[in-house]
Amino acid sequence: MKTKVGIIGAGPSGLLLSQILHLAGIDSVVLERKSRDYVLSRIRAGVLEQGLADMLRAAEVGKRMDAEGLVHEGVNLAFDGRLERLDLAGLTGGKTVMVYGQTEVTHDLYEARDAMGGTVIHEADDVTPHGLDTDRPYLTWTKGGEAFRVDCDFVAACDGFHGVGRQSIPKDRLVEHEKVYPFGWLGVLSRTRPVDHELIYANHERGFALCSMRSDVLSRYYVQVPLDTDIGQWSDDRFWEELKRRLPQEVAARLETGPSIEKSIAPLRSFVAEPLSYGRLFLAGDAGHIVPPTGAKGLNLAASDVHYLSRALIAHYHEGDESALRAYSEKALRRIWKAERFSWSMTMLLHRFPAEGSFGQRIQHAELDYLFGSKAAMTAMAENYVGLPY
Ligand code: RFL
Ligand code: PHB
Repeated sequence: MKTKVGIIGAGPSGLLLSQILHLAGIDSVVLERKSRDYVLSRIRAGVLEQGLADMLRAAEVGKRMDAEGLVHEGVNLAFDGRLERLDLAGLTGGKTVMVYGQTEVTHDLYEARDAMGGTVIHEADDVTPHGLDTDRPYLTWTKGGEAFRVDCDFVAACDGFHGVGRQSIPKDRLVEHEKVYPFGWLGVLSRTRPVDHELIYANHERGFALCSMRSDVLSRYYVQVPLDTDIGQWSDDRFWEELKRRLPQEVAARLETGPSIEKSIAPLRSFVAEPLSYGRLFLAGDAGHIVPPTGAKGLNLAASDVHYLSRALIAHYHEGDESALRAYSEKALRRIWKAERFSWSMTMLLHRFPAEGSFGQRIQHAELDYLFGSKAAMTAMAENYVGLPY
């Protein structure tokens, strides 16, 4: 088999890259370790920056998002018995975010790939890149006991944090920066009406909480939990009870509860690998970097990587210009580090850090109090939350 770009991973990064390349007349093959049903069963991000929403429209996969997605002009922070609103649109000259689940984005991308006859191979085991530092890289894999190979011009590793792409770069050619936080998020998805029409991030002495949603009838809630939490100890009743305790009273009083459809724990981590390329291999999305979910940036960063990488590949194939491919890592990393900084600062501002003691808590409260007393500080937060320009 032969293609132009071999893509590892059929998450949002890999599917969006293959879709954009296809529209530019550049063929690709996507290799995914899991089944399509498995990929579509993962509940992850929910907030899309305008940049990603525009990319999906340009990639001809924005129709359902525009029909069903919820445009949010503000976001709320609860702390110290206060509930304050950040007017995203007012502070950023009209910018908003779109609430539309990653699962739906992935679903729409799959439909588009199907309609255009794109090649996505599922249940591809032992995907292995070869010859990355040569002009003729190729990928091998096995499926159903049979061995396969695809020759390509470039390899895009869109295979997430645990993928094979980053691990294929020689250790002495990669620097990894990491911060692990001493807690995780316990998340629940429920078929209940969201407690508010906008998101509420809560800083509470019992720990962080977040009220989010997927639609008018589907809610997504999170509470901060210790890393060694046994999810078996968290009945739905216990979850709702704990969530209510961390929210302002008037919000807790109107919280609609119900059986969980999904319940999972995600650890929080910041991670960046540098550079994001090696020979003819390019890393995009979680394969190259991770953010804690507090700033809702993971999926959005994957999208900006795909934006830079697809533009660079198109410049190579259409104009014979290699410069954007050479500059990909540096360009993508400038935006990534800013989102890393924002996600880290939101995490530090809103969570309970047992080791920081009362001093750390007072500092958090001073910062939150300052934030809502300063238009400059609110503007800075709003600008980052809606997403910095590509
Ligand atoms: P993905 O979505 O992880 O997709 C990578 C795909 O590659 C496949 N794969 C392989 N395929 C072939 N061979 C191999 N060796 C392979 N190894 C892996 C995987 O099966 C998978 O299908 O990465 P991508 O496309 O870069 O997209 C990134 C986003 O998914 C990610 O940034 C966000 O979902 C992060 N994230 C969240 N972000 C938010 O903004 N808000 C959230 O609430 C939020 N929750 C989450 C999250 C990430 C989580 N992970 C990764 C554990 C919750 C979780 C649990
Ligand atoms: C979500 O809806 O899952 C969500 C929203 C905002 C975040 C993180 C997760 O910051």
